[in-house]
Amino acid sequence: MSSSESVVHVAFLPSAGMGHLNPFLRIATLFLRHGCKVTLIIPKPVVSLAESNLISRFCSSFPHQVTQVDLNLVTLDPTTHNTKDPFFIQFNTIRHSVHLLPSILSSLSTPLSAFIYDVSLLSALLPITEKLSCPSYMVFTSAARMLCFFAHLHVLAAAANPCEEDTHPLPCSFIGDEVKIPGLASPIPRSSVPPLILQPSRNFFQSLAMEGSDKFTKPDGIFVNTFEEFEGETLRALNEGKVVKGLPPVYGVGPLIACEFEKVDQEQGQEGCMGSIWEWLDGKSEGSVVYVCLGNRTETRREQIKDMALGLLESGYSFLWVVKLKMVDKEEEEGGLEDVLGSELMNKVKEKGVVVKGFVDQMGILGHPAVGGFVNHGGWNSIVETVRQGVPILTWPQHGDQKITSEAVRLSGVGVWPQEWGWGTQELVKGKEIADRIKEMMGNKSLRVKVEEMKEAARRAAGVGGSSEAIIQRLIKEWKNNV
Ligand code: GDU
Repeated sequence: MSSSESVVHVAFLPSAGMGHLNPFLRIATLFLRHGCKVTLIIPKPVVSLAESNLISRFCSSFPHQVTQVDLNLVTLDPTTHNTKDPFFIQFNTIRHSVHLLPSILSSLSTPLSAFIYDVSLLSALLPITEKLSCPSYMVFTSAARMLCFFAHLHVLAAAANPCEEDTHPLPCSFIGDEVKIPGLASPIPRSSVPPLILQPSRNFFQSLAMEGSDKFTKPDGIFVNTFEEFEGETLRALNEGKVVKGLPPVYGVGPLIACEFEKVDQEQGQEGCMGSIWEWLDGKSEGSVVYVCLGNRTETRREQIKDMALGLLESGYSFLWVVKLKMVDKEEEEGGLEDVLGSELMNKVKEKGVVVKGFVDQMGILGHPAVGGFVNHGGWNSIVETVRQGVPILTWPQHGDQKITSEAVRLSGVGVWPQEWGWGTQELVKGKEIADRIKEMMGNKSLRVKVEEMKEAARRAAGVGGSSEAIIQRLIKEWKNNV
């Protein structure tokens, strides 16, 4: 066998948004560390600045191992999207552009060992992946618990309509008070189901979920950012065929953690904020700061911002508060926060905390000894990062999968989830309640003990000889044997 034949070459096709790009590049890095060659297929144009910055940092960090190839997206009639969410519009556009992929893949100079793609592309890509001569894998970018929900949806639909050929009835009227998933002790209540799935009118997310649900058996494997000690029962239920028969191996490759190339330069991004954040955090005592960030694509509701400020102030803790006023970072404008808070409240906020709108080095912040708790929207990548850094979580789901991910937080015991707050995009939470829950998270000793245990388990899973490395090594071996 010549040396070029023995090179393991993996192509990655991510979808839109940092919540999708981050896990992809982190999985790609696991393969790069084992000497693999990577082709990163990037749908162009990209939606946010944070994504384009990260892609360039990734590619320039591995100049000899990574090749970037553009997938130039087709232009679609805007009325076909059935969503106004710019990231979902991008999902849809990528799905309509995948016919361009075979020529890209066939023009690669080294034969492919594996093709790894985003869950949002599953049903659109199947006709293509079925013809590939290498195995293909899906990255499921949320919790294993959410994977159970999605994979089980079509079973519920079919059970509700046994005589109908169409197992994709819309709206999802077959979802009752709770969804019982075989193999999981705790059912998913209707109130945790992503609101778009329950919406009476057809929408993009609903169609995507229903179209994909019965196809989770098709990839050769599914990567999930989780690990045994964190979601063990769920991983076992999936891998023992309890949730859905015929699923391929579900690989818990987590915890996926930030890599060196992700470090945001001190000067980079809006306000070049990281330098002053480190300085401020360095001056705080251990575990005394509350970090607040509702992801990189959640625009905090203007009506909620004032109570959020009041709650943070009333909690008595110092805080680092990342507030995004726009869903896409390119649209973020100067100022804005003071208009909402008024100058008096804004001054009090600045006395006790730091407020930024730019993209921050979240993993670094979570790892700073001054940070003692994280108020987060339940974004799965953020949750896993927080677990790895051993910081207690207060989850405040805003939309989508974030209640199901918050259930995973509650079940594993690493955080607090005030369920009565409902969806952040629908309900308003008063400052007093926010303060009370922050105090509960920051002062709870047994929570801290549990979080420390999980941090250790996460460290083992991601470390040398851990479960994540074992999976990567096994797959590389399998692929080499396929040549
Ligand atoms: N991030 C930063 N700096 C910021 C803001 C975010 O580094 O200023 C990073 C976080 O560390 C994290 C990622 O951006 O790695 C955000 O991902 P999350 O999953 O935490 O949050 P999103 O809202 O972007 O993700 C959404 C859902 C997730 C998951 C994801 C992918 O909330 O649960 O489903 O999409 O599907």
